[in-house]
Amino acid sequence: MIETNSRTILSGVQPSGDLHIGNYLGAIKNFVKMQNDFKCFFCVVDLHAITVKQNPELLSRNTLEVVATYIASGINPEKSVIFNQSSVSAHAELSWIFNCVTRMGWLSRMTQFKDKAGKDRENASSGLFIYPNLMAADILLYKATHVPVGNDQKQHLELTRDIAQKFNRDFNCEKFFPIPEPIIEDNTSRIMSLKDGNQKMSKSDLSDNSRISMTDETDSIVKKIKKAKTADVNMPSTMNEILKLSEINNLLNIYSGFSGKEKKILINEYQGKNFSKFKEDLSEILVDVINPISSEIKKLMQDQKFLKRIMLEGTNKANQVAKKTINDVYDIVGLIRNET
Ligand code: AQP
Repeated sequence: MIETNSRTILSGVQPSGDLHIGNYLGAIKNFVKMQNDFKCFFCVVDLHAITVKQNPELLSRNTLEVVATYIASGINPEKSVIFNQSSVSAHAELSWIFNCVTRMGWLSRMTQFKDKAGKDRENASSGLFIYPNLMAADILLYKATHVPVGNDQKQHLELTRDIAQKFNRDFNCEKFFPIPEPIIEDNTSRIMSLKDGNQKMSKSDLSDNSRISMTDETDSIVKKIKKAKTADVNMPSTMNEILKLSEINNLLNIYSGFSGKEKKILINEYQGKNFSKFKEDLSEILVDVINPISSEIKKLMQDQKFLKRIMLEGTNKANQVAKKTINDVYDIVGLIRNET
């Protein structure tokens, strides 16, 4: 029987397109670091992905590619549980129960729904509106104590905490669900588009030049960084000036995230210089880290049997924990589960 312990992590990535350096720096790189200190569940959140229209063939392929990216980036399936959300039916079951716990007002305040639904809210799926309840189910099913996420998910995590508290209070079962803590890295929790320093880097951005994918080839990385927006100035010398120039701040965050060098040190190194040398060096660092991961992703994608086996093993382990929680929840809520 797999045990969750006092320090359990659940996090996930949507198979909604090619993973980019924002997903890597904001999430996956941190997942890798945490494997030694936490019991980790890393999920491919395919049910979240279908809250907006997906091509079914691509969805399956992207699901395998997220698993390949996890492994190629250093997540060890022997240590961490890797699985896809739709294979563990308790996610959907618990999310229904949370649909009945969460208040409409709470969901109405979620900024990601407003951003993703845009002006055509009437036409957005109801799944997109209740998405945070499914995310709360993902986390609480494993009684996760910590959730490493990018800054864009902070509000959803706060909602998860509210749901856990309300459930525990409403059903008089104090401490049944833990109140999970977010783990959000400072500079890399919100990597911005290479074309617009005020827009988040995103898989679904129509422009491929807005992001660097984890499967991009050297030429493409160099070209995209060359084209990345900067400003009509040389590299400023103070953090205050940098913070006013969102595109430059973003490139420095990327540089720092990939090189491990502090931003202060990078500013000292490049201050007063134009951006061509900075961009050359940044491309080199990106290529050094991305190339081996990208080759490994491509190699793993040739062996889909292996990827499916990893997912099956992960699903079995996840199910052991998830079944126990959902059965307890049914009892607490007063639902009779007739099972042979
Ligand atoms: N730009 C980003 N900077 C830092 N972290 C990011 N994350 C996403 N974008 C950035 C983090 O990556 C994890 C997985 O994200 P997701 O796949 O669940 O969905 P998302 O946040 O909606 O990411 P995208 O790329 O913008 O996808 P689409 O375009 O499909 O909506 C999360 O931890 C997220 O915080």
